[in-house]
Amino acid sequence: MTNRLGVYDRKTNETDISVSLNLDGTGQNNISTGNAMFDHLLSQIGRHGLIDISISVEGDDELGWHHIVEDTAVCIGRALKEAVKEGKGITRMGHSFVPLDESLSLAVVDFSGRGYSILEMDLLSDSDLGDLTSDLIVHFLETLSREAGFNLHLQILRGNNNHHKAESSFKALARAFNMALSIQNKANNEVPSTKGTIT
Ligand SMILES: [Mn+2]
Repeated sequence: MTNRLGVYDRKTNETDISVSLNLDGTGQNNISTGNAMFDHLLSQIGRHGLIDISISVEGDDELGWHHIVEDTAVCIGRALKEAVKEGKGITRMGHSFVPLDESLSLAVVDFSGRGYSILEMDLLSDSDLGDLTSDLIVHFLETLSREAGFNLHLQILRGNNNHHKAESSFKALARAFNMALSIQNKANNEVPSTKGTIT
């Protein structure tokens, strides 16, 4: 198995972010955004997606976490897009249901090259999300989908605690990534599109 790698570094007046990932990893995370809850959610993508992810972030959080969350999504998205490349041999579509105690989430993805998201997360407040907020979690996911070029439908089907609801949704996304980005031997390294391209 070759290693499908993606690297994206971005320095702006607001943030300085480096992301590298390996789709053929084992789920090794080295994630440091400065926001512990954000790190916790991002590490679910690596661990349960079996993607090695390194993220380092320097940034100005004086205005809150908006710039850091948004720019981290841009960098992960672009690194992911680079790692997927033309998608030769991948399953392309993936889905997963993941529970966490009383919470249950559904994620469906399609690496179609079309960044479009429908997010029904119903995080009704910012309680128990550490230094994150519910709208930033939604903003992260819509930015990630757009920048990486995958179609994302994500729904929190039930739950009470926001930490559980957010974590189950990121685990569901991770497992959907794992399915969609796995190599199908039967596909014989073909691009998974009758159009001939997903880029
Ligand atoms: Mn947790």
